[in-house]
Amino acid sequence: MLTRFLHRAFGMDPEARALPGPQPPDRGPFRRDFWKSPLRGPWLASILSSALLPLILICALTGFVSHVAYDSELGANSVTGADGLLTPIYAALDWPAGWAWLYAVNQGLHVITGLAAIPILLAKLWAVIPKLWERPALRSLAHALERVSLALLVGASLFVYLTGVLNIQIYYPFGFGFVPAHYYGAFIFMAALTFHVATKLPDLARAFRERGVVAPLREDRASTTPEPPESSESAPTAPRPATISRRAFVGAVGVGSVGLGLMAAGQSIGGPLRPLGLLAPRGQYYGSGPNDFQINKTATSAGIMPAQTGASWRLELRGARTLELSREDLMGMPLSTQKLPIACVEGWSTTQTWTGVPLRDLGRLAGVDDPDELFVQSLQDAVLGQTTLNNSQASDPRSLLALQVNGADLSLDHGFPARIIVPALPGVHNTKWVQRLEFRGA
Ligand SMILES: Nc1nc2c(c(=O)[nH]1)N[C@H]1C(S)=C(S)[C@@H](COP(=O)(O)O)O[C@H]1N2
Ligand SMILES: [Mo]
Repeated sequence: MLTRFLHRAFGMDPEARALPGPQPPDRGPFRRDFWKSPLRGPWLASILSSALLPLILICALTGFVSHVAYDSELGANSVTGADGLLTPIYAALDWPAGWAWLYAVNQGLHVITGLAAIPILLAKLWAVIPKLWERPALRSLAHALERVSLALLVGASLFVYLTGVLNIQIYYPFGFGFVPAHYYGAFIFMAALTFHVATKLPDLARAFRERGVVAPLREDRASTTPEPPESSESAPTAPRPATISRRAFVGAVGVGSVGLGLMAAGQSIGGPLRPLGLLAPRGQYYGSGPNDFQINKTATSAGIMPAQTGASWRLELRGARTLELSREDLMGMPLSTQKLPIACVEGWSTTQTWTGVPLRDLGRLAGVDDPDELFVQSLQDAVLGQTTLNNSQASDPRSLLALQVNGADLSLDHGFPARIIVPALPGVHNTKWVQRLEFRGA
């Protein structure tokens, strides 16, 4: 178009190069023959869906379990405001302190399956993209409903995966709270997915019946033939010869998926896998000596001034009575040493050896033997500076107000003078720079 205009306007030689003829008005992606890949069709969509679905289900389940672990019905923990209809369910499901590794496993699975799903999700969207351009856009009420559900499915899935990836990089460029957005997005995602699976399952069964589940993976590039155009709107009407076999395509997606999964495993399982955690926020180096392990928020970024944590620091203990304890007072109490993980919602975990005063003993000192709740306030005056622990967390003998880690005093970044460490508690509730403990009830 532009070239033709230039020729006409500036009298350039029209014979110098062949010009394209007039273009049909409906050229472009709206025309089905625009989509040339012989790989697209029901089988490819079905095989990708079969790989994707279990990953999505594990990720969703562990996501909702994580919300239970937050104990969001407890005072300071509510990240989604009043949870409305679901509050009684969350209140009934008190997260236990019993298995110390429980939250680490849950979050590890959430982030591993979440990351591993991304290449498959993108491949699946590529496989069905012709449907986005379908014309006429709406043919009937049923067709309109299907397209609305697909718009919700694609939109919500991209939204939860994108916010999830940004969150595990501790990067919040958006102007809304991550937790409620990711959480409510997941409900839309799951509702649209349920509808999608229910309506598409027969297509999947037919594709596998007609083509076999793995048979197309045995075809090399030369024998890669398109699926018939009438089998689905995503199958090409005017295919080009294959430039890659289905096997190579599925294999490349699989390598991407396993690779991302391994990187996530590196940061959540750790040990010999730790060097694979290339996506872990804050890199691979966190300081030296006993305090050399992952830091979520540094003291500086939390606005903690060294003066607040010096000799004048006192722990305020409230319960049936109120008292103040210095760090020396706490160090003078019977101390307990526990090997416990910090398992961050951002999908990394690290197990360290903590020494401190059992929270149970501090409760007794405050005159509350069996607290309903323990409210924790840190020096940090923000949402992250407050937590409420449930009864089993506050009374587990391994739950500590930690003063030391791996035999050394806590570093300022790890919560000096004192921090919460509780088995199976989401990392975010292991409040650092504790200033006040309030034992409530009983
Ligand atoms: N006061 C306060 N405590 C906090 C945080 C915080 O930002 N402020 N971050 C929490 C989060 S999200 C995690 S995962 C752990 C991480 O502890 P670490 O930085 O010592 O590894 O601390 C928790 N305690
Ligand atoms: Mo965290």
